[in-house]
Order: sequence, then C-alpha cells, then structure tokens
Amino acid sequence: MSIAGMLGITYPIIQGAMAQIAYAGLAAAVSNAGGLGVIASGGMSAEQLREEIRKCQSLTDKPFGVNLMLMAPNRDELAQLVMDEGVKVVTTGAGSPKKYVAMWKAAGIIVIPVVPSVQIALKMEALGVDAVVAEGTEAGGHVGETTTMVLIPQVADAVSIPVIAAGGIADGRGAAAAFALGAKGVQVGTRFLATGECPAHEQFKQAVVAAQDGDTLVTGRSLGVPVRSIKNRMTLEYMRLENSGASREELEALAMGSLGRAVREGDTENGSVMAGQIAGLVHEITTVRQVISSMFAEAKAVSRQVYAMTDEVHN
Ligand code: TUI
Repeated sequence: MSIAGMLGITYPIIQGAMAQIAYAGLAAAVSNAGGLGVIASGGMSAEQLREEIRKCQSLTDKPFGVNLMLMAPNRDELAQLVMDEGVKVVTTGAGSPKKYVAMWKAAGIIVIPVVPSVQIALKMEALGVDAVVAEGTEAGGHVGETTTMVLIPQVADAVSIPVIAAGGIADGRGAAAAFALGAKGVQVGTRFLATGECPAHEQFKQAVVAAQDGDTLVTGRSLGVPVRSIKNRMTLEYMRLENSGASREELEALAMGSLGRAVREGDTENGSVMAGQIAGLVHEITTVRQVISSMFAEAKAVSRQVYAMTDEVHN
C-alpha cells in the first residue's frame, strides 16, 4: 500500500518533529493541508504532551502523529501516554524504540522510526515496524553521517517495508528525487520552519530564510550527540571549546536551554537554530498549505521533465 493509504492522508509527506516548535498548531495545519502533522514531544512533560494531543484532536479531524525523542528522560511515561490517548501514528528519533514497538503494535499504532543508516533500518524492520524514515546528514537537529542521496537507495534495497526520505527536501525537485531514489514518501522539517503556522520566533524564521547553503554546521560529535544548526556565535564558541578538548560539563552548560533561547526569545546568535542544509533553498515565509501543494505540483512537473530527458536518449 502507498504511504498516503497507510496513513490515511492525501499527500505522502510527513512533517519532521521539531522539538519546542512542532506543537499541536503546526501539526494540525500540516494534517489539515493533507500531510501527516507530527507533535514533537522532545522536552515535554506527560501533562504537556497530553494537552497537545487533545488540542490537535480539536484542531483537525485528520490523522496526525506524535514523535518520541528517545534521549528524553521521561520516554517510558510518554511511550505509555501515546497509547492512553489513542494516538494513531508514532515516529521516533535519536535512539532505538525497541522497548516499545511490541506494545505499540498491539495497540494498533503505526510505528515509523527515523534511522540514519542501513544497519539501523534493518534492526527496525526486524522489530516489526511499519516503515522507516531514512534521514540523511543534511537534516537539521540530531544527525547521522550519510547523505540522503546515498542513504535512500541503500535503505530501499535493504528493507522490504516502505522508506520515507528525509534530509535536504524542501520542494518538488527534492521530493521527485527522493521518489526516484526509492522513497515512497518524504519527511520535511526545515521548510515548515518558514511558514506562518510555525510558532517559532520571527527572528528564528528569518535566520532560516537568510541562511545559505554552507551556513549550517554540526556540533556535539565529541559527546556522541551530533546536532546540525545554523552557524552563529554560540555554535562557533561550541566548536572552539570542542576542539580545545573542553569537558562534557562545559559543553553541556553552553548547550543548556539554547534551543528555547532561539525558538522563544529569538536570540539567533546565542541560541541553537536547528535547521537543515536546505535552509539555503528557503527564501520566503508561506503557508503550510502552499508548501505542500506546490511541492507535489512541482514534483509532478519535474517527473515529466525527467521522463522526457531519459526518453530523448537514443542509442
Ligand atoms: O532525532 C532526530 N533529530 C533530532 S532529535 C532532537 S532533540 C535534541 N536536542 C538536543 C540534542 C540532541 C537531541 C533534535 N533533532 N532525528 C532522527 C535521528 N535518529 N537521527 C539519528 C537517529 C538515530 C540514532 C541512533 C536513530 C536510531 C539510533 O539507534 C541507535 C541504536 O541503538 O540502534
């Protein structure tokens, strides 16, 4: 079955779970526009997540999902909560959801882990998940090492379940390319940052719009938490400390609260502006609906062009 059929949505697009940004409002906007909105539970208490799920249910009658960030200390409690609240789709990130898959599947939940490699995709398939999001290192936030271009076809060849591509996709060209590589759907994060429905501070959105292709970097590799964000005073200081052999405590102190500083206070110099490399392609703030409908209209036109190009090769 198609990804859209599996999820009960119109377009095969999932909204990336962006911690402290992807609340009920953004998730419902994506679902109402025909994609799968996803509430990012990273950093939330159980009470907050319950409230966001109920709010999302009140804002849309379409399917939506919840993302469980597996580095969260309260992951056990949140894993139970999504079942209690009747959530239909769960995506996971930043670790293995092994402990929870059997329980979620028994509750009828569609489970879609995000994976950074072929090896982890195979482990997830063996656990009985429904699909995987294969996320290239172009993505924002916590990333692996492999690019989307080389990851997607290798994961698609390795597993029998549907593969959804993530990392570096912000328009119809990216979506068509992902489908050509073997993906059955796309997950998009960064492009949704530059929308009217995104609740991040205006300065955060403008930092995404202003970014060019080389303006992101990955910090935290030495701590085993590689995170991509837009270069600024904080990330450059983090890199300087990291390269000079600073302690885990020093680095963690610098990172503490940094996402909130950028997202809520709009401090894009001393906060963490997590975004993917495709921020360089994002030039304006639009609506969520415009992002999705133009992406699939463009993907269709691009696919025709690709067909024409291959069809005119005579030998
Ligand atoms: O999870 C993400 N992206 C994220 S999570 C996040 S919250 C955060 N904030 C500050 C520091 C760290 C995290 C921001 N962005 N993407 C999906 C993703 N999952 N990327 C990599 C992985 C992953 C890694 C290891 C998935 C599975 C995995 O499994 C390990 C194993 O043991 O099998």
